[in-house]
Amino acid sequence: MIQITDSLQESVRNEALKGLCVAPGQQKTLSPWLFYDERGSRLFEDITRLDEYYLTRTEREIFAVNAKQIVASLGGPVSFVELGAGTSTKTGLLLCAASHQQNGVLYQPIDVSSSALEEASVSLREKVPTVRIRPLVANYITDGYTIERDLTQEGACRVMALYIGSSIGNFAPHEAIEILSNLRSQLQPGDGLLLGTDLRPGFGKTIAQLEAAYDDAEGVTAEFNRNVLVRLNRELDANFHLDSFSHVARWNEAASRIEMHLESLCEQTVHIAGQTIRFAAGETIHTENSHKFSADSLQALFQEAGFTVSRTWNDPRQWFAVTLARV
Ligand code: AVJ
Repeated sequence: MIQITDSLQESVRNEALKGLCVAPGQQKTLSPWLFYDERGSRLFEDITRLDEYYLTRTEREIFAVNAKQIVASLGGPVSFVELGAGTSTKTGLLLCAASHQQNGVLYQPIDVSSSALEEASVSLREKVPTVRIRPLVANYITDGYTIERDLTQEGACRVMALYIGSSIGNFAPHEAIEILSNLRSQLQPGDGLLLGTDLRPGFGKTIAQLEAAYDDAEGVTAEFNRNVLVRLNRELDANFHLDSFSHVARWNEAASRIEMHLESLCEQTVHIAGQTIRFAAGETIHTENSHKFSADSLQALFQEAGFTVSRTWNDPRQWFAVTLARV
């Protein structure tokens, strides 16, 4: 496995200090990629199986029904690169469909979690024996990456870049445009981007259902949220008292997103990497945004990043969208 960040520890430290050492009264933040250490990746996998968290199973259903069509939509053999691949469980459906339409398939999963990539490789080799996996441990935002091309296919082999699971929802619109523009700069005419996005309330999806998806009854999402503090305690020798922070998930209509916060239940002081951080009672650390899209906001995003929408697949309820865009 290729590991281009031996300074992961340093990124964690920079990110934590940048987000937490702010002037009094200013919003404290932590980046969502910090969730995904080994335990966090496992907790996210648990979230994907919760009744309330409809996103993963809805997108999987879209893939299960349309995999053949999706994979054939670039009109020839394809290889795949995936940003934020995690354990690649849904991607298996696309790789499997591709392996039946062409001679072997190249798959380049990129993720910050080496444990998730290792797990993915083991289970994919079982499901799709002819897959050639080139895992890359990297943060696709900060590290840069190079897309590999499959030169073994007969005729032109196109790249289908996968950015699924509504991962793009973590980013503000201007960041999302930048991520997609960067990706686009490595694609060639004929290549495509398959983007999976969760959609805004409507079509029977209520704000209460959205909020429940991020605040489940079993408390798995709360554990996932607090795990970022567990990680900072371990990796940066911080002393967050976990019971003094509670999980908050709320819908922000103006920004069209679910926000997750960790709310300090009392006035308290935390030490982290030699710094002292003060919290007022009720003050929060903003740990995640999960933007929800409309057909119009998706269209605008693609256009600004230099892509043209080619086709959209939805689930029957129209709660989730899988969109193929072309360069
Ligand atoms: C992996 C970013 C798509 O925003 O729904 C799940 C992460 N956070 N529950 C999402 C998440 C809380 C998830 N993404």
